[in-house]
Amino acid sequence: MQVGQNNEGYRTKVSDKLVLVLNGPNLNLLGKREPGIYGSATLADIGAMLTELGESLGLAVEMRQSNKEGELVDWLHEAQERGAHAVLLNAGAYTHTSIALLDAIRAIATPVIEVHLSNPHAREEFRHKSWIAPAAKGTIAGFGPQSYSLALRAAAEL
Ligand code: CA2
Repeated sequence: MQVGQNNEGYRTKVSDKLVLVLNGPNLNLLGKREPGIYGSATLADIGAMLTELGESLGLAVEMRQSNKEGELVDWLHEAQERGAHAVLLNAGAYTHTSIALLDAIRAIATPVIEVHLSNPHAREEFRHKSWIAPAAKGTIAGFGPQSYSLALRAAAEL
């Protein structure tokens, strides 16, 4: 937690900067299916780890998951409306299909960091193309849950 001073000299909590962590389709199954590919940590485990790391970096982390493309688009708009400091986005398979997400990232000024647990380039060819990468600030992939913590550290430096 960051601490500041108000006009009377009392110590107050300085509002942490908001970072939205958005997760796309099927990531709700993390830690429950296919541990060989995606590991044993659940999304809740990753969220708890990011919340704790965020506190040490002065970032308020809000973690969400949706299986619906349009809901992810709405949340990107919300990031802009709320003046979020950054978005971490694991768009799941929408990474490889969604021009709607590409347009939404382009439509907001909030920096978006693309995150993947696996390294899509080391997998099937259809995962090599990311439609969102050209609009993202950067991409961190292949480090399992650590991809998220690396991305959060990068967000703190923006
Ligand atoms: O590596 C990543 O983070 C991915 O975004 C994960 C997506 C995949 O389509 C991308 O190519 C790379 C898939 C997420 C599915 O998550 C599951 C988790 C557990 C069990 C089944 C699916």
